[in-house]
Amino acid sequence: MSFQESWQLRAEFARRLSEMYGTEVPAYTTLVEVSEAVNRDFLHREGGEAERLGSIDRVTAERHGAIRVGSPEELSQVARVFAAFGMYPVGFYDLRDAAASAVPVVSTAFRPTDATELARNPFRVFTSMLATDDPRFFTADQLHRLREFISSRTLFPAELLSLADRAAEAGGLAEKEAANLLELATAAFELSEDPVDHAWYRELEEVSAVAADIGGVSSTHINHLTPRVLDIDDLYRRMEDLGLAMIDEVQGPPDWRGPDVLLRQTSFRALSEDRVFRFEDGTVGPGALRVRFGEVEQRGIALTPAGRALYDRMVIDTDRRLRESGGVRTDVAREVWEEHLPDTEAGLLGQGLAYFTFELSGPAPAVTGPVRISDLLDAGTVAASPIVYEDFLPRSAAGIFQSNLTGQGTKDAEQEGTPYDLTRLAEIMGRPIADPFQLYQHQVDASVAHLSEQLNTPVINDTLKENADHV
Ligand code: OOG
Ligand code: NI
Repeated sequence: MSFQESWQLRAEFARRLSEMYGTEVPAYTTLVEVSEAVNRDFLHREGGEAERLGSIDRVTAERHGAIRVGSPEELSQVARVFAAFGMYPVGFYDLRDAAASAVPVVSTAFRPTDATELARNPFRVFTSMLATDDPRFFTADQLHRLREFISSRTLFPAELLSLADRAAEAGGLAEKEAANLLELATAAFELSEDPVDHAWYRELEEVSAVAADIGGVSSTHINHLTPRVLDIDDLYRRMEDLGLAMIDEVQGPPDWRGPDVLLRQTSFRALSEDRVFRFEDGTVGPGALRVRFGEVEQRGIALTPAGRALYDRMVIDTDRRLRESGGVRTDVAREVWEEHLPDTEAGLLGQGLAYFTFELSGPAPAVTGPVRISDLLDAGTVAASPIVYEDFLPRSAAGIFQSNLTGQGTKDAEQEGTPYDLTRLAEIMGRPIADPFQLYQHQVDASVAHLSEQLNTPVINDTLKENADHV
């Protein structure tokens, strides 16, 4: 082993976290085994088509993690750690208003941003920061004590941060340093054995179980690690057959006759785990917490802003119909989808609702003068391949948080919330947060530019019409 490039470090980091989490949460290992069986069977059933949204090797190794930190400083440090693995912040998620329960966090996702890197290993980590300064959740006194508690802990040792900075700058590390980085980075996300201050944890839990999980313990940890499956409905049935109780439904798009888009997720509820507590009378002893769970996901095609706007309207429409006439959410959603969303890839492309790259389907024909993508597609010269969705959905994220909370927590809606947005979070980290739409569009544009080179003539992409008022 010589120089380890950032993608090799990333693949190994994901592998080690998976191994560690498997020892911490044994049900996770079952989930991974069932996921692998589901994917094998799907591949067997569907053949080559099964790999349309990613090679089976990519999908088998694919995981997303979720972690939670307590302050701007901790967020900027974790950004340095992830940069060592070629993972950069993408997208902004505000979960404070997305859930009925109190979820006082704002989030981003760290992931590779270019297609080659994603194909090598797409490891991503949904990362949430506790909004300690949001007066809807915390009193001034709690804010003060939270800040004190959080600023007195060290999540990421100085040696890890300096190794990470070097890896980020050099695009990798030499063998020995790489081993060191991997060990320190993995350990930073291990469940701590430090006693949990019982009174403090319970006080925070009154406000929000998420706040307690972040600000009530002395370190951070992997909250969940999520494998990707090619058929989540099959996975759901197999897990239930094994006696693992899943949450009531699959979050996100329904199972329907058309192409999978965006992201479908489900989880089993948090399991009780042994922890050591320091109790009010000063004694130290065993207790249990229920915060970590198993989640699984199925990924579909990335939607354009117009497609996403349509998706958001369909979610609202589903809610309205459920309120007015009742029914099962997934059935109602399917009905809405079948009314509004094209049920073929060509339909999605034709209406500018989803992202596709374009490739020659055979040897380059002789063409003269500028050509349009739509003409090349009609002539069969060029084929369109869907781009897989690499990000998250705020409503599903909120649902995932919520389904695992013990209590509702408290939120004072009379107060004004602290204004967080993408720009503010980027400032905190001192690095830009990429816009997911721009990343997908960039992939499309790169494929068109490549086509133009191959055909030696200008190629006009006339497929992405803005179509925001489709419904
Ligand atoms: C993160 C919840 C969001 C997802 O897959 O949407 C998430 C958390 O529980 O910390 O992981
Ligand atoms: Ni998740």
